[in-house]
Amino acid sequence: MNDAIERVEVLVSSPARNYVTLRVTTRDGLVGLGDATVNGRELAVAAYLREHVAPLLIGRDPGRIEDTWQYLYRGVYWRRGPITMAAIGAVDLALWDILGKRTGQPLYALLGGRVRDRLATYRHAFGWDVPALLEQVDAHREAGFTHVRVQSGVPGLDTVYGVSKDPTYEPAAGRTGPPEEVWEPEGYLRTMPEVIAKVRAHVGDEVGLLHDAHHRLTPIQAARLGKALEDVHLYWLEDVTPAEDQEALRLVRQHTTTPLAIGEVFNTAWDCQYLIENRLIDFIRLAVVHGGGVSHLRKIFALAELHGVRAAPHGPSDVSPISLAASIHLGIATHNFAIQEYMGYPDLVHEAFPHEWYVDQGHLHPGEAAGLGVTLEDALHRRDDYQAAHLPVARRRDGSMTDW
Ligand code: CS2
Ligand code: MG
Repeated sequence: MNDAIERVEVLVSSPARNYVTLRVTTRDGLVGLGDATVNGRELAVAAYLREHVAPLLIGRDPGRIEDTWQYLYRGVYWRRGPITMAAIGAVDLALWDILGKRTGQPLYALLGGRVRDRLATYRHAFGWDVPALLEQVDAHREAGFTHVRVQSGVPGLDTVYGVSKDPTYEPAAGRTGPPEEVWEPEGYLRTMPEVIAKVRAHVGDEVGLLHDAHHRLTPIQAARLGKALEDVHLYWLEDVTPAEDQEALRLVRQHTTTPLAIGEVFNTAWDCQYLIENRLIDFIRLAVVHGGGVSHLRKIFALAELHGVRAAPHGPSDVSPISLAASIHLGIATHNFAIQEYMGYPDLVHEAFPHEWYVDQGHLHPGEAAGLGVTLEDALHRRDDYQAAHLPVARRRDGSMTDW
């Protein structure tokens, strides 16, 4: 078979931040790229791919995308989980990329074609105080963005999720171990509704405002926050409670009409099924790579469509521009797609992954290149630049561990 898979490479690199990239090459020279990054656990996915997956791909027909997905999923007794699913996701993206190049079609065309012209996206705004936050909100609005995620400092807390001096924040920063943060909910619960009300008063009614609680609240605290935020009409309130306790969202739902979003830490349709079928959420948020790639994510989105839940993939800077490309193509071709998170990247990341997708007037566009439309600048993908790094951990004031 002249078009069989001949070479599978796993690249670990750090062009400004850590990424794992899969490169699949066919005998006749087509190249497909996949993102396999799991922030802070990069080498686990790299080893999974290199040791356990790459040898199985050599000689396979790259056109059998669904069969390969099923082979890597069902063919492993120890299935699911972030590492396995990111590895499968990376292979899936690379094979779709190859199919696009073989047929000369952009990925979105292979997925059924456009159902919209451009994707709404939201940017992150954060500030230790309201004036600093509003400055960032204004900058995003001036650049044409219609939706903004707002995070602010909390009196009494020295560190707060989503608020940083570093615009490329949330690389896993701890080099020797996870930085430790202190988290107490009470000040946060008092402060956030006041802060977001001020942002709403400043921007008027037309701007979509979002907020991320990063899995930190108890169900009743989350219900209180949702209720306190009703008057500001959030676009969504994200990750209010730890995502594995799905029944918690029923309690939250009983108390508030604030729309709920969750899912960035889910990996499969089975993680989402209960929440979607019971209509306990409004938006489902897996990143393409973390949810087993385009092949699996579109099934999740189809399930969501049946239940009035909309798709809004995770798009932090810790998934690479390859994953974001796949997400944009999927969004352009998916009817119940709502919005794409776009945290943005340091310049060097754009240089390391030259891409056809682009932002124009606050919206994302996939571009028209065949496949995913991303290439690699090899010189910027050096293994030696990689240094292991850790996301922070959090403790309550009494010293006990809590969710970061
Ligand atoms: C976040 C992420 O984008 C988001 O909504 O919750 O920034 C998340 O903290 C990181 O992806 C963790 O690596
Ligand atoms: Mg989040």
